[in-house]
Amino acid sequence: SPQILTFGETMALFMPQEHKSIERAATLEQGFGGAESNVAIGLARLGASVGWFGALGDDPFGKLILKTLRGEGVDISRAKLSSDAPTGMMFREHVAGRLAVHYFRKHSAASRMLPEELDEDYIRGAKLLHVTGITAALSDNCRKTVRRAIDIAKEAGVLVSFDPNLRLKLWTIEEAREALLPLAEDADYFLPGWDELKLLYDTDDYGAIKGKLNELKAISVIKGMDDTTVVLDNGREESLPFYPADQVVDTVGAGDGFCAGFLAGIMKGMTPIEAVRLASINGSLVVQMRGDWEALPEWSVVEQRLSAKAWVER
Ligand code: KDG
Repeated sequence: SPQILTFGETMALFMPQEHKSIERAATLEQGFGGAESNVAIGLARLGASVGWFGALGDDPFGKLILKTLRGEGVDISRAKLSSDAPTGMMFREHVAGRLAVHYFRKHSAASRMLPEELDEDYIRGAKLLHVTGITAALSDNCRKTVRRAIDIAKEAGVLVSFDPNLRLKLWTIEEAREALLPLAEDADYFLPGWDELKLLYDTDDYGAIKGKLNELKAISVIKGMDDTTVVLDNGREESLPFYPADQVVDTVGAGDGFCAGFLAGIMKGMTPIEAVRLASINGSLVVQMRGDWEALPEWSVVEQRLSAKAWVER
């Protein structure tokens, strides 16, 4: 098996050009995205051995997604094209300066994922399994599949990383808390955003949230507290400011890029805070281009920036 595995839903993505609204746009640009496949592409570009699996429709979108992932060097040997249900779709536009997302994914192929379809040996053979809360939000079956995949990983001593990726268009905050907090308890690396933590723990009080996170066995990596990342590791706290971005064009995918950088660093034997440095460079590059994963860098680019000492050290 590849060293790192991840799975979830990847969707066809349509966006108007420039910052037009969908109602006014004559043409839409086609792409695709999905938190887990974004992470997988990011990892592959950094030279990591990575596999992504999930169900897509046996339609042009599913085919395009698989071909692109394969071309990026992601192992897709356990991904499938299903003839019973379509590839999910999402549309994005700017409405009054704010990004709006419209999902068409309710009965998608991915939402029908089943725990018994997991290839257990494939998971057992990996070093790390990365999951996100989006997959758990898709359906009851998907939630059970995430649960089962984590159980298989834990029994086999495979590390688990977990990004809650809270999407309140998919479920209520109460449902999300109930499903996601137990997953955080099972993770070795917990990678939430600060805004997500406030919602998940229902408080703005950093001290209270830190108390909760210190109860977890996971190393927690909190993204985006005043443009800083905080690492909580067994009561120890370290922080690092975000790597500066020259221009911000499209912030979607920044968290996934960050995640890919962090996991690549961990797999290379870096300490968590060193891995955060790599993660932050990765995240800053993603936001400078349209799309979720297109601007993810290759290792040589990141390596150069890692060794340039200009950026704040603490
Ligand atoms: O993290 C970026 C994702 O939100 C995007 O790629 C789409 O997976 C997606 C989702 O469910 O929103």
